[in-house]
Amino acid sequence: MEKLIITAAICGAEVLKEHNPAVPYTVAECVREAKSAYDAGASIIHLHVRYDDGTPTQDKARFKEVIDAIKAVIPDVIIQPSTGGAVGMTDDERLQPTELSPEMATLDCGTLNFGGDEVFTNTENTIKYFGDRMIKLGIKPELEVFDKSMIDMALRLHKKGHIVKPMHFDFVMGVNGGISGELRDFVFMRGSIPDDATYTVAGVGRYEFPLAMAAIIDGGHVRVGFEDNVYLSKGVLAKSNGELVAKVVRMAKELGREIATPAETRQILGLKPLQ
Ligand code: KMH
Ligand code: ZN
Repeated sequence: MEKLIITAAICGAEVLKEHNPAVPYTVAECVREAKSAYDAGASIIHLHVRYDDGTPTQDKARFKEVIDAIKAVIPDVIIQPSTGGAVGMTDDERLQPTELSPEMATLDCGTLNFGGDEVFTNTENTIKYFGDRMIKLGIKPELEVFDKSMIDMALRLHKKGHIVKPMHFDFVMGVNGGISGELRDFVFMRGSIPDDATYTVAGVGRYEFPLAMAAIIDGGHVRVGFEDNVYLSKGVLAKSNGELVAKVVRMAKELGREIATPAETRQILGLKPLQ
């Protein structure tokens, strides 16, 4: 079986220090959390950035500052900036980190309720616009799908030339407004992507580790991190993103699945090797 790619979503745009004091806001805190995840076995850092007071931003200069600081400490890690940003941001605001030529970036494949009055808007034209931008800039999209219908959208937009194969999906499961994180739904999602596609699964909240286990068994890949879940186990806050990654590494070891290095991750996902 292919080695296991672990992505750490260290920060997110919504989770706060009130939820877990280790959630990073400052540049130094982002470096600390990225390094803890990398040292534990993560090869990809899915990155949102904040101002020091915790306000999420897609500002290109702030992304550059954080990416440069992370790369100074762990030069071979793969940085995957978010183009989702936070609810309410404009398309061009969200796309700013793509101007920094990252190897990967997220591409959200549909609109969904995000709790309360919040709607995370990704119209078909937005998805086409983002897909075209990533093709032009040679960025591998991680196709974030919060529901089965978003897989279908990605497949349609592939046919129209806005997304290229092989496709790499991220099943984000358990968001209030998206598909649940039940095993039945994971099997449905997993069975709905093309044979030559890869996927990672990001289980939100209590779904994080059960879905990680399912993906380890199935030959898929895993995302964990404070963006999705702040608990190591029921009622026990994780002290770092590294603790969440380490738990996945232990689960993989028990099941005989080896962990991919950043170089091996680049090979699996068809990214260019580092010079
Ligand atoms: N913060 C959410 C509104 C992504 O990173 O591409 C969007 C999100 C998805 O987190
Ligand atoms: Zn994100």
